[in-house]
Amino acid sequence: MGIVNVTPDSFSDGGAHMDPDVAAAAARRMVEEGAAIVDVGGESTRPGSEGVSLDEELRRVIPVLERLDGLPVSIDTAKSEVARRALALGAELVNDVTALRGDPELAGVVADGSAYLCLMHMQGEPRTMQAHPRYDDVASDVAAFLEERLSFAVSAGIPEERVCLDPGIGFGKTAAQNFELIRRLDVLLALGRPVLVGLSRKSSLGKLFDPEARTGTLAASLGAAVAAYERGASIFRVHDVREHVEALTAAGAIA
Ligand code: HH2
Repeated sequence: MGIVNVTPDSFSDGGAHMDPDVAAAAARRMVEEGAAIVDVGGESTRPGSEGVSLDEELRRVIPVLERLDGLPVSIDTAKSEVARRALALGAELVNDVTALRGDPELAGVVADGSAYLCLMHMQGEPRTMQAHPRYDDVASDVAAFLEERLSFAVSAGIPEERVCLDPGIGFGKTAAQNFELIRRLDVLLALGRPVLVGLSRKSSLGKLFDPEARTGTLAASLGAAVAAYERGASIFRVHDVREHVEALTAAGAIA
């Protein structure tokens, strides 16, 4: 899954794709490089971020989606109206970092649109989530949350076969908790759904080398993706598609 953030403030590629033609070209290149899907988002969820209005989010993503006709697209949104418009423009998957807790109408939009859905774990909200992340046991707590959200999605009419689960790397977690979640990915895989991981360029990877780092390097991202792959992750949300395709293809050939 290639990342196309149409935002001025995303933590690693903020501002890079504000022009819809540039964003669409980046998305097309990612598919050529081997992305199975491109994830278009108009709202940054980096730690400390405040969120954007519906109008602003639509203004950012609709012109990009209009240019991606025929490409496999995922919409990274928690807003039902953004999802509705994106699905009408051909998006296939709704990637909701609130796991259907943000907008009461989103589940119905996903169900009615026969869309795929990614349910992600987050403790707290982006503005404050990194302040005091707390878990009894991070892997079991995240698994229990995702199990409950999966049941909710199914009860709202979304077939279980259309849902993937995501531990939400960096969303209300310390670096150690992020790494433990990947190390113990089997606890999430036991829920029976494909697991998506978003490790790409995240600060936990940068902090291995510099405690003040706000992003991780490409090399660290590749190492982490391979480690997650070996533990059973099957969808990788990444900025650098070609490099991840190469690294994961090599890991797959050996596995
Ligand atoms: N991470 C980000 C955004 N959306 N969605 C899923 N399912 N999993 C993730 O780990 C995830 C996500 C944050 O990364 P990015 O989009 O690069 O930055 P920002 O939120 O600042 O736009």
